[in-house]
Amino acid sequence: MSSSAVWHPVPGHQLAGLPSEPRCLVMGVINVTPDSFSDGGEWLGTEDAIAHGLDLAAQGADIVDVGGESTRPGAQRIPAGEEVRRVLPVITELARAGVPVSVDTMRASVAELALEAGARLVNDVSGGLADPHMPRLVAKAAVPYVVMHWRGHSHDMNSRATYRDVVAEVRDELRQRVDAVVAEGVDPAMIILDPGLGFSKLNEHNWRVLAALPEIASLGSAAGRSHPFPVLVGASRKRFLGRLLAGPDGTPRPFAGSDDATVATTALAAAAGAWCVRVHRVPANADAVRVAAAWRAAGPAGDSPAGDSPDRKSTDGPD
Ligand code: PMM
Repeated sequence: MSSSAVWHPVPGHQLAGLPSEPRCLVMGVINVTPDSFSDGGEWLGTEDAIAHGLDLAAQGADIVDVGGESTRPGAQRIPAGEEVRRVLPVITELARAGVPVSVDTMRASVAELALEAGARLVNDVSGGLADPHMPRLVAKAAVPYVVMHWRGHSHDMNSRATYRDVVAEVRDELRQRVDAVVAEGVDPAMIILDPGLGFSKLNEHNWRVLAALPEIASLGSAAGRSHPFPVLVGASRKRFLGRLLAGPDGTPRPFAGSDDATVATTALAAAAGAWCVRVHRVPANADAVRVAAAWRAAGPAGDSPAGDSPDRKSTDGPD
């Protein structure tokens, strides 16, 4: 399927236990870590992390993603006990407050405790490769599962950024992961795909994959589904945005300086049919997904209405 082919609308896709809107969803990020590249150290304190999660939800995050292990290039792994200590109280409190929470973990043991504490989605950046127990746990819990494209742990992931055709290879490797987790009992209807921006990918790889989201999603029909898979896009504050926005001397823009570029990628990904965007700053991205929904609703493919129908006569003067 070419990226210009008509893609069935994915916004509004219903996944058990998660919100469904006639637009791309917004997932706000909390990294309860000292060293994540985007917000490391900001939310390491439990109380700060909980308050931030509540803020993200109040600002319009449909889901709040809580992670306790940094995946920045070069990062070393931390013990499971430390990961649990960081995320569990945060997940417990946010879930108690009614916030739809996702847990960002590669470990089945951490995911299990997070689900018991009220998390509704497992976001596994390794797509089940890091911990062979993960797919079975997710299958048993019957929760939505993010399967991300991943080639290895952060300490040496950049050495794996070699591709002949990045779109075809990401698609094929995701298909293998889908087949593997389905063979372990995961319901295909619970799977969300993620191209894994910044994970074993150089600048040009990230852009190629972003421009080919429909091809990634269309894996669904190949995997025996009648519809494309929902796709999650995590471009927020990634290095490839900082490099795009480098100053005249070539110095990449610092992470927080790429928030506006993140909003631009959100609008484009949502207009292309992404199911959800994972972002650090919610308000402008929450606006961008609404713009994209109106854009899609007005187009020939005509998504279900997002706000006013484009055909509706205005009663309050020129819009
Ligand atoms: N990126 C990071 C962490 N978790 N999860 C998903 N599904 N997709 C991503 O792209 C992703 C992720 C690393 O970024 P961060 O340090 O800003 O959280």
